[in-house]
Amino acid sequence: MVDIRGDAEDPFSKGYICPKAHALMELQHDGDRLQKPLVRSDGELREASWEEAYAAAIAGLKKVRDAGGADAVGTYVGNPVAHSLQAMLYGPVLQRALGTRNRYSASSADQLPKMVSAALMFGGGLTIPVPDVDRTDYLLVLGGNPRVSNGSLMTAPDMPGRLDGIVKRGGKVVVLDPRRSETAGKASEHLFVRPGSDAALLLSLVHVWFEQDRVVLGRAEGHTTGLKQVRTLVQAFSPERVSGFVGVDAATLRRIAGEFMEAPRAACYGRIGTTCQRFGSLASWAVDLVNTLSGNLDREGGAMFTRPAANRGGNRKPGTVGGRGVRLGTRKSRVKQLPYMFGEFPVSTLADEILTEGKGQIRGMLTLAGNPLASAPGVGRLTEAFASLDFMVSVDFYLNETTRHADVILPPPAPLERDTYDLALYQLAVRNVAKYSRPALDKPQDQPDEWEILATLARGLMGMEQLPLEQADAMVLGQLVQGEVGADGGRWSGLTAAEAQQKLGGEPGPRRMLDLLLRTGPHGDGFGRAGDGLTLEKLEAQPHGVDLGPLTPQLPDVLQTTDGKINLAPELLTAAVADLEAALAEPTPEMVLIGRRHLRSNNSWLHNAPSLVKGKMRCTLLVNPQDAARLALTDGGQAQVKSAAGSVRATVAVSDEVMPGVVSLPHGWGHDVPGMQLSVAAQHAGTNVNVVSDPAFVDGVSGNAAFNGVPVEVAPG
Ligand SMILES: Nc1nc2c(c(=O)[nH]1)N[C@H]1C(S)=C(S)[C@@H](COP(=O)(O)OP(=O)(O)OC[C@H]3O[C@@H](n4cnc5c(=O)[nH]c(N)nc54)[C@H](O)[C@@H]3O)O[C@H]1N2
Ligand SMILES: Nc1nc2c(c(=O)[nH]1)N[C@H]1C(S)=C(S)[C@@H](COP(=O)(O)OP(=O)(O)OC[C@H]3O[C@@H](n4cnc5c(=O)[nH]c(N)nc54)[C@H](O)[C@@H]3O)O[C@H]1N2
Ligand SMILES: [Mo]
Repeated sequence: MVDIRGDAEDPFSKGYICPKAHALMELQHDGDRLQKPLVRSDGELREASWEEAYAAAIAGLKKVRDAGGADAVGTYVGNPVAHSLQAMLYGPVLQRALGTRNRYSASSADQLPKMVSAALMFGGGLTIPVPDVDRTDYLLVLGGNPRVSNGSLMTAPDMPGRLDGIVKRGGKVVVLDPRRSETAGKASEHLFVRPGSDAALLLSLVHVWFEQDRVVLGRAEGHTTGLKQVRTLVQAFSPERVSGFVGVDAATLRRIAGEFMEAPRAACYGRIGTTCQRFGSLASWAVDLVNTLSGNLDREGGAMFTRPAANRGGNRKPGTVGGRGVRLGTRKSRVKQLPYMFGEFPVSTLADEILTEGKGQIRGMLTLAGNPLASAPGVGRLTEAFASLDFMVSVDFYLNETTRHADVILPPPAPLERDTYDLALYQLAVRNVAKYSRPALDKPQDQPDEWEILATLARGLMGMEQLPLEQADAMVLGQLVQGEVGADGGRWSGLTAAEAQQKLGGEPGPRRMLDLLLRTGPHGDGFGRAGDGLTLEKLEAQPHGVDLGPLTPQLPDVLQTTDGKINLAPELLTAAVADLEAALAEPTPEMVLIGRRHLRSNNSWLHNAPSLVKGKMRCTLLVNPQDAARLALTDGGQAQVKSAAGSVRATVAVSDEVMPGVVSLPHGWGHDVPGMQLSVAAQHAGTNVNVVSDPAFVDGVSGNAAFNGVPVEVAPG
């Protein structure tokens, strides 16, 4: 390997890559990266053979299960799974084999509220409208910093170029954020807004449109229910009434309402700042109310639905009206009564479920590509919880804040040693595209693929160690084929599960699963029924990727609500509006904490790459000059940040980038705990903000972590 460069012939990226892609080279050569399994004996983690490690992992998990039942084993699945074809397809297989209801993931520290609003409004957790950035004239951004994060729930390379494109076309980018972020700094307009106020702000725009009788449904006309109820609900949210809570004067809110409505094509987009906050689900809902009630849903240049080439459930027959919908929160967590949604409990309550005795208590954990002891709220108590476990297995290639507690660590291949198809992120791309990449490098000889690790664990937990892995995999494929092809062949007339399985061939692993999803999907060949359609083979023959065109209108086919309509006023959400209204009258906390991201970080796990940590320490507490003067904080000095959950010391950076009354500290730092093997990161330790993030401070509807708007006390020290 000599260099990593963008691929100028890739129709989607056109050669754009980010600094983290460069760092894959350092990741590949990182001497701290685990390449052999570790097994704990006499209290120490030691290198072991794969055979020993599998046996120890399976025996240990079984022991926990035998003693406490299936729910005694908890699972935590982290963010990188979303980028791993193998883990996406085989993670669920392992979960089924474990059979536990105690599932957790980074979703509830991220986009869960958006999944809730999308499921309730449109019928699917990932039926999330994506701003059509390349054709819009007006982009309203709340709580996202795509110039740094490169956009999220809005997949596209070169987000900076695409944002600049809007302005170059004569359009506008307006950013509402408590911090003048990199995106805000280069936008047409930036307004400071109080953390946690987005739902109220957005409902006030809708209020203005109803008041002026300007509501238009556009392509959603005839496909909605609940419009009258929305009209009634937003009456309480006039710009004049929400202005103090939001921190923006009423005239400006009215101007924004007018501009958005008058723009030929407009899209409203909300991200982490709108989901990881107290009113995350309401804000996520309000984003799509704004899109829908201004006539911008499902129209070019508005907020549109992607039509991905490969997708579970992508073989729906066109013209099908409605679907099964999604049932949310029918079960509650044992200790804090938080809702079970999309098959998991919120990570904010994981420590409670480990530390609280009784039936259903978690005594063992399996983590897959996750670092909750850096990334989840309430890290202090969560660390205590992990230290108390009877047994723990991690599938991960770093010995870090979380995996140091494991009894067995099973390292997957490095990113360049595996094949790639972005199954998850293509579902939310701003164009329909598909690209499959073979591994760039060979993996070491005895290194199993990640799917083999997961499938081997699953097989062992089901007590089928004797079954050859190929046979176990054929069973897994069989289930997937049944689910995707169904009894009626879906969109492909005459297609049967038997035909599909036979044509997929005998090579075990994720490739034939991807082939299934591609071939049955909307751009597929239907196993020969559409001659020019996609197959994995055809995709492999085009290593730069294929462009399947801009987003196209998808209503009403995309709707999977039971009645086939967009539900504008789902009860779970409308019932929570009273809490939001009550909050308008609450006194403003003196100081609240928000997060931020940097171009050269990726959550908690890339700080061992020298090129990503060199230069000035980025883990600083941003404080507005007014607050700094009032609190006697100095630039470069130390501050103590304290919440109900804990306190940390951080280095102060005085800046008018943050609004008064708000401090900002990035997450993913604090690499100074013992027992890790991260030699570079340890020299750039920083502060773990999630010691301060309060696990009791959550989005009321979903239980998602509210990292933003946490009330804190800040003092010199
Ligand atoms: N370089 C880099 N890229 C990444 C990541 C990374 O760590 N580094 N992480 C990836 C992941 S996992 C994700 S989920 C995405 C996240 O993508 P983004 O959401 O774009 O990322 P953030 O930079 O966290 O942006 C959140 C913004 O919300 C603002 N904010 C905080 N509270 C509020 C509020 O109450 N209201 C409003 N309106 N704004 C608020 C913050 O000031 C910040 O500017 O990024 C992905 N991309
Ligand atoms: N305060 C605050 N906290 C936050 C956020 C915030 O904005 N503010 N953002 C939240 C968000 S959006 C997210 S997504 C979460 C992320 O939370 P997590 O997903 O729990 O944490 P990461 O830091 O992404 O850690 C990923 C882990 O996966 C491992 N890994 C990397 N690639 C692979 C792979 O291919 N296979 C396997 N098996 N392992 C791999 C890494 O070594 C690391 O241990 O953090 C959340 N935490
Ligand atoms: Mo995330």
